[in-house]
Amino acid sequence: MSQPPSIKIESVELHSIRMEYVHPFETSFRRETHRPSILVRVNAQGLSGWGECVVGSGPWYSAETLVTARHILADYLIPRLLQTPLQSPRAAGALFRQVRGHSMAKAVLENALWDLWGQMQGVSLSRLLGGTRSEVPVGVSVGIEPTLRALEARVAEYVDAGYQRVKLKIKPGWDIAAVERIRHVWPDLQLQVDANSAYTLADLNTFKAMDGMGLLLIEQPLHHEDMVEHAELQKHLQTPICLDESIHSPHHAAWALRIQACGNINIKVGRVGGLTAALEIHDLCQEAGVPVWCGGMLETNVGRACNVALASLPNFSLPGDISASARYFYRDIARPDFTVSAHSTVAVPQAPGLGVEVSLSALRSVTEARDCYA
Ligand code: OSB
Ligand code: MG
Repeated sequence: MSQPPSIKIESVELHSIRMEYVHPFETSFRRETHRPSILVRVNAQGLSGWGECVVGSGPWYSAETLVTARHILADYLIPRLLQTPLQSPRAAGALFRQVRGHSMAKAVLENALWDLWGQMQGVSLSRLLGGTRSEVPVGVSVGIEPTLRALEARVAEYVDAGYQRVKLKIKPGWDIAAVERIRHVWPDLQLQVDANSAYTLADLNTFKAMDGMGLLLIEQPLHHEDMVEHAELQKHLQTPICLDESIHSPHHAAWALRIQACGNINIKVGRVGGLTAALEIHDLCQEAGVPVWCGGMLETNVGRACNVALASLPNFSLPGDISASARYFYRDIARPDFTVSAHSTVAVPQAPGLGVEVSLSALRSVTEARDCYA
């Protein structure tokens, strides 16, 4: 019997980029006008696999930053990858296990391997992962705006574009009134909120007030380490709590399920350390009868293609934070662009691997630094 092909990476490139958003994006922790990121390219046998690192400019959403991700990639992960042929991208987890934490740095390299692997086999990433859908339901994440009037205008723009599910970013002082305003204008809109950890259990009354507003879910209301407190809050609410920042690995997901800290989980590949871990969380939740959905980190088409493939799996039964390319950037670095249909879905790429092609000239125009390791 012939051996299955193995992946022997010949070189790895890191491209540090900075891209301007079409609209500034404000969460409970920060307002941002640009997206910094690291694009990773792995090369082997004349083919290239791409991945997008979802770190922020600073340690606001998670502890990782652009500088820590570069350091961990260059000094620990890439040397291991260049030394060790892998039987499949699933083996990357074991190769990187000795390095603690740094999920986003690990994920970007594993994701690039999946893209390469799909191209080597001539199979789309969705098929490789076990996806069952050719289009996925999506929504749009709407940042905090200067006024309620500006928020309403922004939501109107997205509803007109086809989005049937809207997520509002909230923080103390921008919560009940914002939800009431949007609910009043669009009584049937699928609506959910995301606090990015801005509250404590002392804010129970705020959540009780929002509990009657027909929300699909309340995302990450409390601090990321407050797993037990989320379980306590969930007991008081009918609306499912969704965990985002609290879930960094399949272990965290298993703990959250065991103590009923949430009704669903937002899976972000970067946050959990790669596609293999994301699949594990998907399966754990499916066995527990808990739906999951695919979060976003305002990615370019490279990261989005990965998210869309993941969201094509069966237990991704809530709409993802996967919006049209035009919602994020004026000109993306990869083609083709993603568009949203009139029934709030995005098509799953069918070409081998990620199914998007990086434009090297577009990439160069937003690149601030580039390094190659061989
Ligand atoms: O909490 O889901 C979040 C963006 C940056 C950091 C955290 C979050 C987000 C989003 C963006 O909500 C969703 C998207 O990519 O469209
Ligand atoms: Mg979130």
